[in-house]
Amino acid sequence: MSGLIRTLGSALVLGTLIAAGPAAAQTKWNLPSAYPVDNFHTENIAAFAKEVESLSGGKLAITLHPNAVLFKAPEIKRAVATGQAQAGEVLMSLHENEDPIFGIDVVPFLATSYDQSKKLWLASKPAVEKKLASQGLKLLYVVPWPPQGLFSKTPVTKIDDLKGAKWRAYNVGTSRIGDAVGAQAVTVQQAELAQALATGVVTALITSAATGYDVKIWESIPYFYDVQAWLPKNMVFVNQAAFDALDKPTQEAVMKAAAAAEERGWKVSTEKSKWYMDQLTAKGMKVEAPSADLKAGFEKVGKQLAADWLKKAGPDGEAILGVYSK
Ligand code: PCA
Repeated sequence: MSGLIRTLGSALVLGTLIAAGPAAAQTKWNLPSAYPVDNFHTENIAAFAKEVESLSGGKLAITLHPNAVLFKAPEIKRAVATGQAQAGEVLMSLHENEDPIFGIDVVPFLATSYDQSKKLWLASKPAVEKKLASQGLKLLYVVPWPPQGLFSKTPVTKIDDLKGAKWRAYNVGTSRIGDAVGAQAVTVQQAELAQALATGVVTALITSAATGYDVKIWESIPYFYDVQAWLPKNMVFVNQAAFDALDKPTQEAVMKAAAAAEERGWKVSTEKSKWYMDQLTAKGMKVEAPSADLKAGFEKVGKQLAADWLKKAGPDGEAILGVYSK
């Protein structure tokens, strides 16, 4: 018996040695992200990292650091650009101040379904990649959040009902909406959102049912209006120099796993989007379509924001919208 175990044991050791190949050649990357470990984006990154490790024969190991523990959401992009981390994930529109192109997916009511969102992404992808390249970053993949709706502590049937609300923003666009509806906007990243809700710092916000679910929003907010205003995307990218330092087969492994992660991510986001809303209902929230008044009010605010965006984005933005609307 013990002889058999010994034989099995040495076979395992041998197997491990063969699988690991030349042990010294392993590269390690850190990948900070800002969302909880059981969020669908985070689970998708974990699956991506696993696939990279197996496709590269163990040559590249990616350690995921979710929940903004390594860097806060707004700091991740710079951390990767400066090589403090090798790869990272952020909400693209967090960086709209650097370039309007990063805000194209949060122009209200421009792309409100998964299909439209995909079309807008394909139209804007070359410009996003080019901008990232100018910052020393290589795009790996993007995945959208479910459509954005309105959460509120009190019932909202028209825009005026939001006057004076304590409005949580997650980027410049949502902050401007808060201003436009006469609310008091405060920027709170998701990692601090549960706390802000619990302490009453926030009484209304626009985000996805996914994030509502992640922060157990029903504990303080009873109303959700399924406005479907836009689908913001998270992007996963890598420091270009870190990527260039890999051998060709490992680079190919990364790009192959990235393409698979993009496809899987869009699929899961689409499929789970209804599930998330069902969970809100199951927790006792009132989940409703917006009233015609509320919808019209948001559309009016949205038109102004869309015009502002186009003015900033200039002819480049116009060209992308031209491709999108074809
Ligand atoms: N959740 C993120 C961004 C968009 C979304 O649906 C958040 O609320 O921070």
